[in-house]
Amino acid sequence: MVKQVAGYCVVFAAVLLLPGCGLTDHGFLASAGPVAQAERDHFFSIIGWTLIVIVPLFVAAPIVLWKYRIGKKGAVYRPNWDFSWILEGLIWGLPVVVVAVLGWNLWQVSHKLDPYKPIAHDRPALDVQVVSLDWKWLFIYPDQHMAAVNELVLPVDRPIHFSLTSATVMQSFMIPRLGSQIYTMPGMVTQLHLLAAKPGRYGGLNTQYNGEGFAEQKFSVQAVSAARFHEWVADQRSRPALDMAEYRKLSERSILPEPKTFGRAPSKLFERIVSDAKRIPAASTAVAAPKSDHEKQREKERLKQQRRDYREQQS
Ligand SMILES: [Cu+2]
Repeated sequence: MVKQVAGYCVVFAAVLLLPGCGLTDHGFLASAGPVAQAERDHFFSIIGWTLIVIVPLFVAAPIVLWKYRIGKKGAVYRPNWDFSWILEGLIWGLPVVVVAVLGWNLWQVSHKLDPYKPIAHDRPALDVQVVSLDWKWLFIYPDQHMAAVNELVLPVDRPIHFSLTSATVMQSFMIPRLGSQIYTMPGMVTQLHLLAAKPGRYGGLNTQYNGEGFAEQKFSVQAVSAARFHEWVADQRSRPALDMAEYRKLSERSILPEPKTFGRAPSKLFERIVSDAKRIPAASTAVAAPKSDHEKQREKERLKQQRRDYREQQS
């Protein structure tokens, strides 16, 4: 008994410590935009509605155990009692109401937060094209004709329209503090609309396991004022351009120790990546010539080194 209680205490303490894992400062609970805010509101409304069922259950269980304990003196003995309309009504009615309300809310929120649905705003959306690579994220700003890897700079208080694809396996794009995850798939374009409501630095990541470099496939999101965004674009102009040779190098399996920006990007690069993936089946990377043990070993060593560089850069 004592051991059991101690066990429960440890679990309870662990739950209390969970916020230390970053959920409250990196996740949607620390929402920085309307989408994450709506997700957060929905999350708490789900907790509230389910408590209607959970609280009476946890209150009633010990009461029933106490009331019908074997050692109770002078209790009424009713062996023929077997039905109560009030109890049946509560047991069936309450959950039905809760499930109906949860279902209705989920329906509403799902349509309201449809990732393909543009965010109503007086400013036009900024287009950003996203290409997931092994193990990095390429961001193309088609109207600014520039690109960046593992770094996404966004103007604050302006809707962002993401078009996403993958130049490798399926991956999953997510900026938890802005909300809504979306998959990237080769030969296909998915859409996502987000808005950063306040300036700040937010993390983004791939949430779909895709091999050795997965843990390092993160990117930083900087939400800045409109003026600062234009400044940033102008500042990047002096950087080297992204050409096809450089893109091919980027699309190889590797981990980048630090983000990169390119002053220019080929026009229609995104469209070309999508149509190339349609022409060559994505599986072609998997059926490439088998590697010798020596080559495999070298690749492993190379990745290990890249991972070390990445961690060093992060710390
Ligand atoms: Cu799934």
